[in-house]
Amino acid sequence: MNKRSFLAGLLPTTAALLVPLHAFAQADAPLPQVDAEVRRVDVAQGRITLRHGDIPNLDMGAMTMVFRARDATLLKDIKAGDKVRFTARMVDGQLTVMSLAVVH
Ligand SMILES: [Cu+2]
Repeated sequence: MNKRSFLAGLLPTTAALLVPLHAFAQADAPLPQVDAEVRRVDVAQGRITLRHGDIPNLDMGAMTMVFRARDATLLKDIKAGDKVRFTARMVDGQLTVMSLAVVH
């Protein structure tokens, strides 16, 4: 095999590698920040009820619903009535709050 045909043989392999890398970059892209008002917090269950605005990455319009928290410690200083900004994604089939901060 000469050098040219060796390199040509590598090209399809390289292209195949780029697809998963690209998919990984997409999954790692920053999640959109969403405004919400806290309706209920259940630290013991790691759940929070939010009246939220549009969540573009989940194709979800504004509504009130329960989310699982990625980590219950996200909820420790949060109370009903707080205005928050959060990110969410589907994790193991459950809508999950990934980050959450009170908006002052
Ligand atoms: Cu919703």
